[in-house]
Amino acid sequence: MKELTLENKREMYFMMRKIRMTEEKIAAHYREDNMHTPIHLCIGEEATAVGVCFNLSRTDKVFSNHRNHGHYLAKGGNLKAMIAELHNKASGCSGGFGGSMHLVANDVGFPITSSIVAGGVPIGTGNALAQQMTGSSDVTIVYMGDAASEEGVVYESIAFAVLKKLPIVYICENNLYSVGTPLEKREAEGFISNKFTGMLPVVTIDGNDVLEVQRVTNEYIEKARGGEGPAFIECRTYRFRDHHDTKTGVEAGYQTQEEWDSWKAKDPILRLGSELMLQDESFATAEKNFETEWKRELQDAFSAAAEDSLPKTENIAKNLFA
Ligand SMILES: Cc1ncc(C[n+]2csc(CCOP(=O)(O)OP(=O)(O)O)c2C)c(N)n1
Ligand SMILES: [Mg+2]
Repeated sequence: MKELTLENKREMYFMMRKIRMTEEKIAAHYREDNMHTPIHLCIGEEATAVGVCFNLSRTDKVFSNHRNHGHYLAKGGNLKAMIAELHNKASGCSGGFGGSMHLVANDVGFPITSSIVAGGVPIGTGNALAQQMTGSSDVTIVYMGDAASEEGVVYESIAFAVLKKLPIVYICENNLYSVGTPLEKREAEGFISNKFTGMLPVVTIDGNDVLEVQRVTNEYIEKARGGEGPAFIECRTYRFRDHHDTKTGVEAGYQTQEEWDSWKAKDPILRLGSELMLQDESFATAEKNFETEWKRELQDAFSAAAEDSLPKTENIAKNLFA
């Protein structure tokens, strides 16, 4: 695999910052009650979105879940369409009918998002079968949480993907919690990876190190693309906010301050940022320019969403498949 250039690292860094700044703005405005949608912030988990999607082409497909803002943006989803969707407006990426858990960007390989825990796993597996049957060279990525990996359909899907050697990589974002229930109350230590070994290649990595995520997932994505079949990558990470609220899990009462602080010290953005600061003289200026520009884009997106109209009732069944 080619060595990453400084430009590649910058690109990943600024994409992580875009996701963080976007979600911080969403959090800051959420209480105004103009977004009639639950929100599941991925603040702290940006490296898994960016490290994986960096390796993909526009036509590769990503299937996400309820915590999808980062995946959507990293895959190239349009910001204005996302913010409008969170405000349930007609120009939203799901026409204003889906809300935060159903972001879609068909033009960049983000075809559908299911809010059913593990719902995207069989759908993505079916997509990989379609890719194989049509002779496409595209791959499928399915993101799932640690709790999603406990659903029976994951085993069924993986067994099928292995049988058919499908071009798919399963990315498990293990943030140690299912809503407020910690992993150690649900599974024996190390179990997430252990339960799938024997079925397919399984790797556990530091999900807060975007360069490690990029490097390892690139290897398995290219293997899948080359016909070698699926893999399962467990990315150990942590969310700095509550399951579906803007406060932290500490404030919500199920995370300890000590645990939160230990993960904050491994913040994926600060880690790559401090590395770039040392390696790249023009980085500080680039960062300032980026901040000004992205703040403006965010402001434009929020203003456009506020001005847009609600979707028309007669369109409610327009995108339903029966
Ligand atoms: C089948 C199903 N069961 C329960 C829920 C309610 N629910 C939504 S998210 C969630 C927890 C998911 O945890 P995890 O998969 O670890 O993802 P995370 O939220 O940590 O990113 C639950 C139980 C649901 N949406 N679907
Ligand atoms: Mg989780």
